Amino acid sequence: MKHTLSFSRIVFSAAILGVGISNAVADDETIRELAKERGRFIGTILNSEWFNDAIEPEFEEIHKTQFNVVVAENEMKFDATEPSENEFNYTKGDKMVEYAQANGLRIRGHALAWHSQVAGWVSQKYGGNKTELLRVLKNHIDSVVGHWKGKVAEWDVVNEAVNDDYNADWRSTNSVWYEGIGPEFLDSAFVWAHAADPDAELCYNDYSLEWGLREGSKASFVVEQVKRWKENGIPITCVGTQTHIEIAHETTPQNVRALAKALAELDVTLNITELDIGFPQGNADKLTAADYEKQGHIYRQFMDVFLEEPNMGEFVIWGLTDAHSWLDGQQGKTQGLLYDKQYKPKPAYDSIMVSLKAHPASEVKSPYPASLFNTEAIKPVVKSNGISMQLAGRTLFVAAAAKIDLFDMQGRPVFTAHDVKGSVELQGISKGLYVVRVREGSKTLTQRITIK
Ligand code: 9MR
Repeated sequence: MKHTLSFSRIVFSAAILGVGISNAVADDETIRELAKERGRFIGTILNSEWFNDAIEPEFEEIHKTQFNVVVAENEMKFDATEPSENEFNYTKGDKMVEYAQANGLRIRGHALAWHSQVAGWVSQKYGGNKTELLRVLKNHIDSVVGHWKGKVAEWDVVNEAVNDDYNADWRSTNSVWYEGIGPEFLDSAFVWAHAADPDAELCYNDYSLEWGLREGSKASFVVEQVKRWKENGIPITCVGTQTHIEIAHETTPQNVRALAKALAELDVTLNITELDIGFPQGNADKLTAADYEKQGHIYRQFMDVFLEEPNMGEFVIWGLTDAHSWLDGQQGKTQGLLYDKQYKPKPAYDSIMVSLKAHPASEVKSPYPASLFNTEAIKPVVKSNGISMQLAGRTLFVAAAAKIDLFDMQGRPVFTAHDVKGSVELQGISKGLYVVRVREGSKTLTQRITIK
């Protein structure tokens, strides 16, 4: 079994073999490549604190070679994006979007309407005031989804709105949205998100959905709501099962299978959105090889289910390395991820690789169009005069204020934009080959591009 080499090992072996680092990486087999061949996304989170050399160099190398979907751990949440009323801050999120686009990663947006991590001003100024809260939530969704329109492929529109009772119902306490607006905040959130980006996939996301479909369970309650939403034209396309579990929870993969099948009946995708399989923290010093094998076995079962159910699309793990995980700080659990604290792949990584290989691409169905997987890592084009451009999907990035002209292959102008600062969307243009010209003052860059 090949593994991704740690960054230092890559440099070392590349030096010995006399090959470039990129060759060493490209020759290695990755779970990203295997998932992509199967029309699926495998991913993990990213946290903006991990830029600027604030994390070990291995992190980025593994992150961008092993995964093809990414979620912002905190940067797209309400308190991060709208810390003061109607004053939006996208700096950290934008940085992550640029990173994702430069490395060909799909972006899951997390999360629009959630009772937690809401900026304090919302309840201080408008707690209990239905009219004002509807206005605030709509404005938030319009602005955030609108800002990342065409870049964030999928949103957790509503997160964790169901309570933890044995007989599940809406979470009615400690939720500024539910207490002030009532359950219609969920329906409205989906409608507003769809209006702001009609092409984005829109999910309901929650935890404990892996506990099965018994009567009164959270999963059953969610399936009932999805049915109601579909019958009423509410634009939901996916459910996310967070799946933060423990090593003892051996039946959960098959419960996720049952949930996928129930949602398939409603023409809705099921994504695993925050998987980790932790050990109780008290056992941290006593873990044996057999414990890690068992953890790998459960990871493998989840991957088997994921590949065998045609309406599953994304398999996202809530962290990359046990060196940086929310489990230790907040959950009394530990070591739930694919890489250990030294960035060595654990048996969990091998198990996922084995599962992918045991399910040949020809037998795995994808819920997505094949065109989604044609995007390779997109490298910026930089000319010697310093002018640069980068195309990601239909977004054209340029370094400074520039005039953009697009011509078809017969040289006819099809698009022009003046004073572009940062990026421009090439919307309304058919797929095909074009020539783009970027002009900054007297400097120009001309490049052939493909619009997919
Ligand atoms: O991993 C996130 C952690 O950094 C934050 O402190 C925490 C605050 O609520 O949120 C964590 O992410 C949560 C996610 O947004 C929703 N599902 C549960 C995740 C783990 O708590």
